[in-house]
Amino acid sequence: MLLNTYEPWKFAFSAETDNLEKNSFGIIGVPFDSTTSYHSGARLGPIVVREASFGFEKYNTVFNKDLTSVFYDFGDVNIVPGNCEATCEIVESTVNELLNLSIKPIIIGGEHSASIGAIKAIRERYPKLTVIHLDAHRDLAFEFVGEKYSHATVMRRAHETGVDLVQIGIRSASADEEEYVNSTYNIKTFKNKAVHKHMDELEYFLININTPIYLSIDMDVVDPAFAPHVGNPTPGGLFMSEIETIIEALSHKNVVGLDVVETASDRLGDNTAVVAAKIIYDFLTLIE
Ligand SMILES: [Mn+2]
Repeated sequence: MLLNTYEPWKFAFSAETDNLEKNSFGIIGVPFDSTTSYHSGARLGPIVVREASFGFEKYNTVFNKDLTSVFYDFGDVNIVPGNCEATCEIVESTVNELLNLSIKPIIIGGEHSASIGAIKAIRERYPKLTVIHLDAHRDLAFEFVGEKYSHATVMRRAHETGVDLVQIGIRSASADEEEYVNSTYNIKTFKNKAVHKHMDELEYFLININTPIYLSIDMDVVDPAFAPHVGNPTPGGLFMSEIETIIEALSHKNVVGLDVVETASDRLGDNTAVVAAKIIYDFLTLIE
């Protein structure tokens, strides 16, 4: 890169990749949306989110803090169109490569199934791991239309690896999924109304987590008034200020990975992409 050029295909403020620092973050995109059941287009999410990342200042006014953390953008993984399980395996091995370099992954989706590989790789390294999952949906189906690997089963596959699960912003689930939650001891739920009405209880819960944390954010957790271009838009979602409060609470914790998935748009300047980019930018500002 020359002094007066920039790379719009890399996340804004990302560092050059020739000298990799340990304990940094590494962005990878997963341009995959083959199991999408409603609004497709998440395969272009990584492109539009990166493009939207250039809309922010290095100084984050919301938190009165400069974005000083070192992070890299390693581009997109080679997905296998039409094959979710194979794509998940490639994501898992790519995240393993990052972890071998002591770099924590940030994944831009792509459909939510991208999280499966990342969580499996991270789970291998941490005997105790809490997955904090922001989503309108539980994604706890054992199978979805006969498929074990799908955007709708991702948290079931994650939970099967033995992680504790915290689901925030939930407002859509099947009776089977509710029964599964009730039959387990380590899935904690804060439905959307609980977040709106009792944010202090959620903050208290988050700051008392004492395991490493993987944070998975489906963009449909945000109200579709602000982030309409997702795979399964669901009314009654969170506001940006609530997401900011959640990330701020987690800034005191050991967060070892992040994904921001399901942005489904093919338009530069897309509002869902802007919100997704802002979430990643806030995360990088607060969590080092
Ligand atoms: Mn969802």
